[in-house]
Amino acid sequence: MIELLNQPSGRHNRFLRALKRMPVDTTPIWIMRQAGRYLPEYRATREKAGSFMNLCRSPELACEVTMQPIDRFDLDAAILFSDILTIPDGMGLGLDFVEGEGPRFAHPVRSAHAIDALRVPDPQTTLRYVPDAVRTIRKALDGRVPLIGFAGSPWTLACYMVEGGPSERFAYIKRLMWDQPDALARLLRVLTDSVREYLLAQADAGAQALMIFDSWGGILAPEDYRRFSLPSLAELTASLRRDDLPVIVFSRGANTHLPELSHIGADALGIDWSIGLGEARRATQDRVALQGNLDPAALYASADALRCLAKRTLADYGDGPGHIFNLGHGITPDVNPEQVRVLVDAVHG
Ligand code: 1CP
Repeated sequence: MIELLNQPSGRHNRFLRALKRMPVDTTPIWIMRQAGRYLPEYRATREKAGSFMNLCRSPELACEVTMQPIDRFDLDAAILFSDILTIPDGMGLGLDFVEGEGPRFAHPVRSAHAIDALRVPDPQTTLRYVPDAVRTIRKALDGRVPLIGFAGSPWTLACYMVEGGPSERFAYIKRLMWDQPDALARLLRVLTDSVREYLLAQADAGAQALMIFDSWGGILAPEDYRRFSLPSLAELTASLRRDDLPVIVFSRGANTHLPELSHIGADALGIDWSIGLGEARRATQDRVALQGNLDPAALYASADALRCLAKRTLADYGDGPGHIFNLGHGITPDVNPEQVRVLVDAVHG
């Protein structure tokens, strides 16, 4: 990997070089949820698999959908096709994806007793299909672009496990946080250990960068964020820290915490579109690379407007290395795939 970094900048390494804030030949771009329902070839493979979890559990099919956006567009990184909820599923919560509703757990965690029964799922047995998929994908990529491994943050996984699925009000997890903070601390403990083991297994299998999705960090008041989300992010980045393994932390909606986040040892921070990249850069003082942050809805605009918006994002970051272009959150299922080509060309041009 150090060797890869030191080669001249090109499609095979510009993403990794930008994460390390090294000069690049052009700004690298990848897109959150780049393998997904907006691609007809993804929908076809998903149908063949029968269910979303079958797709995740088959290394061959997970590899097939990971490669689809890489084959179609000039993207600069691939991301393992999987989901953040594989860990709670491996803990025995019984994950199911209900059509049109999203993920559901058959056994949400609603008591201190249920929390104390949870164990770290073994990434070499229970979750073996994930490192197996990483190995299969690395072979298929054959060095074309680097592969990103990922996991959810402990706080975000706790939200899904306690709520039982997507939530609007987060009533169960917030009640637990205030009424039984010690029980929540134990839940975050077992999740932090689980995420660390899971990410290390992905790195051992060949993932070349790691990303932690703290998708629900932003629902916490500042004091609660500093107590229940930030410490486990900091512990993870510290324990994963290796010169040859860049770590990206995306704490969505937590822009007020960017100065603190820039000190936890992450190589890069994911940025949503509610803050300008220039302002995010000033808040983090070039201590980290920044990944983002175009509003995903820009892909609904005309091709000309989309090109202008891409330029605006590049200009807002400004001069100097350390920018990885991405959307501020995942691409939506009804986007015209040709708009992704327009965006990638605009960023590289
Ligand atoms: O039927 C389908 O095909 C399901 C759609 C889908 C897809 C394509 C889900 C269900 N997960 C995924 C893949 C996925 N999830 C990836 C693949 C790699 C890529 O980016 O191409 C990644 C990185 C994730 C991560 C993920 N899953 C997050 C973190 C990122 C974010 O969006 O904030 C979260 C919160 C999830 C949970 C999840 N899985 C799926 C859905 C619809 C959701 C969100 C549920 C909710 O509304 O809260």
